[in-house]
Amino acid sequence: MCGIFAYYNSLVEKDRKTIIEVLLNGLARLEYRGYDSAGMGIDGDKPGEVILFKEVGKVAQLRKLISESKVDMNKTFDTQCAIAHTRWATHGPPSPVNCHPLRSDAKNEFIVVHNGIVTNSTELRLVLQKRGYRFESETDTEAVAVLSKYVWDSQPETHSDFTTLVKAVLTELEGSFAFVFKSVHFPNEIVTARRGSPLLIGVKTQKKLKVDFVDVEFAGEPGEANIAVPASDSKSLLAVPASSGAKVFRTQSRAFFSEDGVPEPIEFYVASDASAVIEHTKRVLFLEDDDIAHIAHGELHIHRLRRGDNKSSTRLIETLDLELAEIMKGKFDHFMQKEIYEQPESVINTMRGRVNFDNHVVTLGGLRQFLPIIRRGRRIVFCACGTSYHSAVATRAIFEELTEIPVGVELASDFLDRKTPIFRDDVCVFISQSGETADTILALRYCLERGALCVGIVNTVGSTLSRETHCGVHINAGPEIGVASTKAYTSQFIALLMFALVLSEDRISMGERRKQIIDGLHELPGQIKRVLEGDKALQDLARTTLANQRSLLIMGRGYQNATCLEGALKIKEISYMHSEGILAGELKHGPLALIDENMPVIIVMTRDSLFPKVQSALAQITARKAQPIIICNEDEEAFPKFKTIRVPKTVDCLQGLINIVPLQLLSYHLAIKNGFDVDFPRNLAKSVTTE
Ligand code: UD2
Ligand code: GLU
Ligand code: MG
Repeated sequence: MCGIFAYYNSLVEKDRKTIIEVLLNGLARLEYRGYDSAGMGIDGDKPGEVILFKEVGKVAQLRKLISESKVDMNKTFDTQCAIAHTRWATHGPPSPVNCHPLRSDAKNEFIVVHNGIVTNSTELRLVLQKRGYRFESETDTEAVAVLSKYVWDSQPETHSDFTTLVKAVLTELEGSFAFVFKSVHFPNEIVTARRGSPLLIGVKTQKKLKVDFVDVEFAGEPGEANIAVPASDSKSLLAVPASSGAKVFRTQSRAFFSEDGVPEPIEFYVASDASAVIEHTKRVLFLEDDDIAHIAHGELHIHRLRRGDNKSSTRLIETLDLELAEIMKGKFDHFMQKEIYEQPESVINTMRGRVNFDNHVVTLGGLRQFLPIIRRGRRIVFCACGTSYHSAVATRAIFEELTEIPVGVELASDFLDRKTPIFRDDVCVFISQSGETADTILALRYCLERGALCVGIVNTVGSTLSRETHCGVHINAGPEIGVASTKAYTSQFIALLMFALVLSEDRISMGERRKQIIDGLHELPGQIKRVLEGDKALQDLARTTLANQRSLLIMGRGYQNATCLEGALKIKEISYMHSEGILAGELKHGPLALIDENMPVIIVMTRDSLFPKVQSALAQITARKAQPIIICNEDEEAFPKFKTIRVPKTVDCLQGLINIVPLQLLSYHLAIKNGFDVDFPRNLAKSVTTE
């Protein structure tokens, strides 16, 4: 999920010190994305030698490690390539060996940096181990490095062309990724490829380029560097080594064609994010999914993984006219906004490799062994703070329905204050984005001492909570930078749902319900996208009806209680406006006294079995002249007289995943309207590591 940076120079002499400096600066530019370790692979002193530097922690620590090493900083290179990475661990905790680049073997024959997740890495690893290949890390990425060597060892026809070899590797991979490959067998060449994770290439030359595009070389055309590409329907390469001989045709790409035919000095920068490239060159080319870019002999060639797709036949070399700060946030003004908009993808990442939508099976590798113990537990206690606590409130009902185990939901600080009795047959679930929330960690240690089984639901691999729990689920939402949690909430919600689905997999009476939920999860990313398309209306609401209000009440019940609590928290924490989530059933017991024609109210009325009861709450507040804004389904006809926020309909227990999105957007716009710093709200920190 994190940062890739690679540097290639041809006919431009650079000493090693400068090359390392370029890489370290590139990585430093990617730091804002969040990461836990950093590394690089550079050419050694002798041909066929690659040196790796890998260190846990900040880029500054990697810099220190390198400065303490004995490499000759003055050695110069006329042409070379080097690759670097900041890692945000998804597979195996942060450690020097899990750091990228990952290598194929002790001789560093193939090294790889990777963003994203290879979901079939466990299977690949097993197959490769059976064939005698050894692994040293816990990462998914290492399977890709080792597979590269396997292809090299078993398919001599790939020896003539690096792209052919990488194509053979890529056709075996599932998941989402961006890669850069480097190999001692192909000195001064790099191959880079993407599927679902961004990559771009910056180009720097003294002279103007001949044309501002690069031709895509489709399989089978002249200029295609090989013909040994397994078509998508061909048998797995691991089963039957492909046997066609390779032909090598090379064309010169037009962009890099020199007037006099003499090769020109050129530099290429490969990065996952333009912020790392912009200080070197403004001319960049964005790769598309399934593009494979090959940089060698001072040229860039772009190939396609599969033949016959209808992609455009050129990639433009664009001139970026952006400030650094603009690039970092992409098309967004703030990280919070970017993260709200990332949710259609982050929810997929949480389910990736875990939910099988075809056969309706959910697998959580981290819990598998512990399921019998959890099922035997007397009760389940969710324990968390803030937004994480709301994800527990949101899923408690469906957890109880599916598992028939009583579920308690606790705020970590209060739980500790009360010195709650906890026993050996309790299952305690701790939820935290960072995995470093102090109150939650203290509650965990309290439960560990009392012998309960402790489960973590955490975004950050290698965090204290992830390490100290007996087992758990990483939510894989990617780094969250905005202080107000948004995508972590929806991913925690889904992780807890998957947990309940797994626990109830052997309950036949729940079969239909489980199927309905899993089908609902399948539709979810598209539905969140639809809500995001309504952003403009929410912005208007923040600028008109809700502008200059001092307070906002958010009401609902059942599954939507959590939506109200979480929506109100978002509004409080970034727009500094008083806001309260109110359980509609509690209205008569106090909050109704607040209602008059001046009190702004949002009421959540998406249809579920509790709809009639929420209707009576609506009647109670409108009788007091309130003019509520109603969150309701797209096709709802019951509220012709009210302002509405319309959202797609889904299964009752998933509706909260959709309903929270407009409230996230609304809180964002309220804060912007008031001129507040959304990403750094006053008095708050991203990870609350103090009690
Ligand atoms: C795991 C591996 C992944 C890959 C995959 C193959 C990691 C981080 N994930 O993903 O590399 O091999 O299996 O199927 O290496 N855990 C806790 N506390 C927490 C969260 C997780 O103890 O708060 C444990 C969990 O029980 C498991 C490990 O950490 O042993 C990894 O958890 P996961 O959710 O990443 O597991 P999974 O199967 O999705
Ligand atoms: N899945 C890889 C790992 O855990 C790459 C993670 C990243 O994107 O940084 O090592
Ligand atoms: Mg653990």
